[in-house]
Amino acid sequence: MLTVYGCPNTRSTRVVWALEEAGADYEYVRIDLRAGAGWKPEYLALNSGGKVPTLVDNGFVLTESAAICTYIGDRFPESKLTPPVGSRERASYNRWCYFALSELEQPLWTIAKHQFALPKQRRVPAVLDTARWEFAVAATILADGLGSHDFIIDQSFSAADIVIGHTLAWARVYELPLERDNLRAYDARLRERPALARAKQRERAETNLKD
Ligand SMILES: N[C@@H](CCC(=O)N[C@@H](CS)C(=O)NCC(=O)O)C(=O)O
Repeated sequence: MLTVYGCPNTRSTRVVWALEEAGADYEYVRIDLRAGAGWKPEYLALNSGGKVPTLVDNGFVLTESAAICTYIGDRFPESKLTPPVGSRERASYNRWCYFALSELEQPLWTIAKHQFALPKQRRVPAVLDTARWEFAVAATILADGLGSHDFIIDQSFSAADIVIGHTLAWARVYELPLERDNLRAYDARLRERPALARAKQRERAETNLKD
């Protein structure tokens, strides 16, 4: 049995989205981050950073949202969420997952940290403008890579689109505009995935980790 530990409106949506795309049967356990559930000893035993998401597959524990999405794609090959290992498509897939985490997401995380996540005395408002600019630069690279394709790896939807799509949704929350038409269309295409709607519904519906 697969169990995903998550919290609505966090990176765990990537994992639940991937599970829904794969048609997987899974259990969802909500970790109420605001209530401090991430710091309960039984959760820290799974994820020593107290963060979501975490996936447990018959005793195998995996953290890091993009690694989990890739694992789900490989575990459910019929979902075609991940290109075959060793292929050029897989190399491109890795490239865009790493890009999403290291280039596209980081400015958003910087904004989050310096707006609310860090202790007040650690926040530096002056970095916000630079972070917005860094996001715009990364979005241009993404738009160039996407070109006229529907999805980031040629024309087929993959878990890389999940990681990127979730990150673009995050940018929308911060009202960061997507300047390029192809990127806006891609963002809209990803937002319309029925599996994403099911994932959000599932995360909203599930109850908290029991005391
Ligand atoms: N690189 C990790 C980041 C995980 C992460 O930072 N999750 C946030 C929610 S989106 C979290 O659990 N924060 C709680 C905390 O830092 O205490 C991933 O992609 O899974």
